[in-house]
Amino acid sequence: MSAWLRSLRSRRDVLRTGLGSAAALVGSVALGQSATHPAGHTPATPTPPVKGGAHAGHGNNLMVGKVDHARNGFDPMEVLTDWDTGQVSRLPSGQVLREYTMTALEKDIEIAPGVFFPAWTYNGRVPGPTLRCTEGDRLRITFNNHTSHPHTIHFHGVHPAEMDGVPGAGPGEIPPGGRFVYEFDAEPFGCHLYHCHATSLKRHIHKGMYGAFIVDPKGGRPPAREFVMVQNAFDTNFDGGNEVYAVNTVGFEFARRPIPIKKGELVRIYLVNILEFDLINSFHLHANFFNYYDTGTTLEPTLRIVDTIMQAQGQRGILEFTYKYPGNFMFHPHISEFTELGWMGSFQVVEPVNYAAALREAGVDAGWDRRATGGSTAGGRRA
Ligand SMILES: [Cu+2]
Repeated sequence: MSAWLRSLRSRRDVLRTGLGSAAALVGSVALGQSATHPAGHTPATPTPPVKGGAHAGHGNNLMVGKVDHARNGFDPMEVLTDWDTGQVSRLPSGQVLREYTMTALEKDIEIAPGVFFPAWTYNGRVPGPTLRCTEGDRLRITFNNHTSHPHTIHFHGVHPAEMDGVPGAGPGEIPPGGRFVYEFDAEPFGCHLYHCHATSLKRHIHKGMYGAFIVDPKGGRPPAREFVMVQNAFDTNFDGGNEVYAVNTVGFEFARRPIPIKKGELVRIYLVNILEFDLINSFHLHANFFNYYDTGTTLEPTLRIVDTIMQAQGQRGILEFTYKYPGNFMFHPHISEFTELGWMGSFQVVEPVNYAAALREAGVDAGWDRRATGGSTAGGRRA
């Protein structure tokens, strides 16, 4: 059977049965290709799709069961706000120095209940840490390769050639056991991306070696509740097409656990598309419109009052919106197939007085709330 036919068949299986039962199909394939799999893991058993759950929608094809975030070592809900601002000091010149450590690790991660993916990661998570800084900061990123394959870190932004993290420039690919220190000044401000650029590029990206790289403008942006969403997907049967789609890795996670926000507050989303194999992804917000800042390199919106944007591979942008009414509002790509294969979630918009209860319902604490509203490295809000 051709790769194209195999791809079509596996994706149809997922569509026909819902992700819950497809987990068993694709999960067993993924496990078969996995070098190691977690002790005590029990493969998912086929289960019928959920009928009319509290947050069901778009055909009630939400997943059955839960992903073990503790075993993964990261939680997509926490990834929304867990900015890594580095170890901060000052150079003799007075310039802010931010030091980060990034370690390449091979790790099986659960991307839907019972579906394990043998990932290549930065710091054991997918996406890797959200690196955050202010324009003009000196960044020093120590990269350790603790895997059996060569890797790099390629940052989008402006920097010398030898810091570009590509084969043939500077140290090129960092070999297994190797180490390199990338160092450059952060510019321009915007919503950027980093990823491994070792060959074959598509393999290193779809295996999970990427993350968001946010450079704040020196004057900051207006106060808002901020989240980072990395649109990603996984080729669980290695046929050159994706079977599970998500933001921040776990399919349907934000459908099962809607993201709490307050009615009337400004929400800002740093949106990154790191899809491999599919040319574009998109973001559609229900019952609302937003302003969009393409690449985030301007302080004025580049699109106003839109409810859907699209991003090609590697594109990023910033969305800003405010909800007028309380309630549960979906977000998803307007590519319906991606929605049905996991990339769908919702915001739980509540009156401010009900916010503490909404945080508890989402399984997050006051620290998550604080990080969401105090994330900027600019303007002295966080040094
Ligand atoms: Cu790599």
